[in-house]
Amino acid sequence: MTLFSDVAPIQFEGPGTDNEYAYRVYDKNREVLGKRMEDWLRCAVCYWHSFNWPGQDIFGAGTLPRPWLGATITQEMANTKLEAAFDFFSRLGAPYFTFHDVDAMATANTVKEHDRNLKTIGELMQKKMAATGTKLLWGTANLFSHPRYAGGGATSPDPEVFAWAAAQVRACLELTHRLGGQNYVLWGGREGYDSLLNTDLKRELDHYGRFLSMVVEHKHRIGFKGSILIEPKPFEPTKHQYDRDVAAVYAFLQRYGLTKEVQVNIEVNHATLAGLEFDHEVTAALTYGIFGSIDINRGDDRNGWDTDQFPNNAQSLVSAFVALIEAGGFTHGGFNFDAKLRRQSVDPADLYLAHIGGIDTLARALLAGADVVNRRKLTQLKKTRYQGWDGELGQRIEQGKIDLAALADLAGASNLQPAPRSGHQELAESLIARECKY
Ligand code: XUL
Ligand code: CO
Repeated sequence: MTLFSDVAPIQFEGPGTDNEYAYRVYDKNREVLGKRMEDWLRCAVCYWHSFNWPGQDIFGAGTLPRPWLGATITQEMANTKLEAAFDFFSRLGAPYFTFHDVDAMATANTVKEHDRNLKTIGELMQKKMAATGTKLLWGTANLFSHPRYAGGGATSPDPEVFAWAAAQVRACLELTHRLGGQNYVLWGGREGYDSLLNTDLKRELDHYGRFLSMVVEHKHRIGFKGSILIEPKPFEPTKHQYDRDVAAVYAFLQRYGLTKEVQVNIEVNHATLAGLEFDHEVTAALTYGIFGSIDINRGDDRNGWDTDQFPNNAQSLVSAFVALIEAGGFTHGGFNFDAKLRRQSVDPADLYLAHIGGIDTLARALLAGADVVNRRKLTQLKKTRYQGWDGELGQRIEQGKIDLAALADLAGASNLQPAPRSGHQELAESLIARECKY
């Protein structure tokens, strides 16, 4: 028996059910465009917000019952947490989970103790995974909570902190590999600055590039076949984070020769905080060839911080799903619920209700996105809009067969008078809205 044992395993019961502990839309075996729903969505529960966060915020203490938490986590507390987490994963029926090293292990004060404690919990985790069938979407090292990381991990002004970060990442990457993890994530929480007045920007960027190259090299050395992912975020906790959005990450990867080695884990609310739309970030990553995985938690439109809420608006996700479906779906990635309960959601059952609602929301967006793709109207609208580029003039320009002067001469000689043509944006928006019926 654990804190989460009171709820029976969650089943698909369909839209007509009155049972809140059931999926209304998420039917894992339902075929959508030739693939099972579960394989499209590849949902993951995160260890940190769900089991390692008691609900404290900057104004108040924890509110959620998490009896295995305390200032220092003993091995026994870590084991109880593991038991509860895997009980929850298997009752929810999510195929994957994600974790930071320190979420799962007993507190450690030295590098050696860290390695030992991570190994201990890793062995237990491996047994639990085998017993429940839950798989690992990604592992990551926490290089931001401990006071030593106040100035960053890879971008710390102190090389001894860089070395600590290397030790944590090596241990967690190797554990992720042992556990069959699909990806390894680096969220650069404090890889940024609070003030440029005391920051050597070039040196910090070069250190971050060096660190990432070391991680990639180690991945190949140990034979890890998963993807290395950077999770962009513009700020919070730092004033400016170096991996602020997908485009900034791509420029960074280009500068350090890593575009073929590293992809991105896009978080919905990190896009919002960067002043961008989620579908922009997904489309940019697909266009640059660095799309990896998604943290599907959302923010709140009216405030500027990371509220990490469960998704509940399928329509807002459909255009990103269209892009994802057209790209063929995830390869290594999935949808991770990097989401927090609200502080008043104190019943253990609330964790189920939150995830059930979130997973059903993804299922709704998937079905609507598949309908949009199937009807081909949006594809046709886009194709028609650009059709001039398939003609002679467009092809000469695209293929570099005409230079600036020749093109200017041609424009004058032919007296070009391009007529304004509708972009049909309202129609495009309606094509999405009308499919949101699930
Ligand atoms: C923080 C965030 C992290 C990463 C993993 O905003 O999203 O939880 O997902 O370190
Ligand atoms: Co995240």
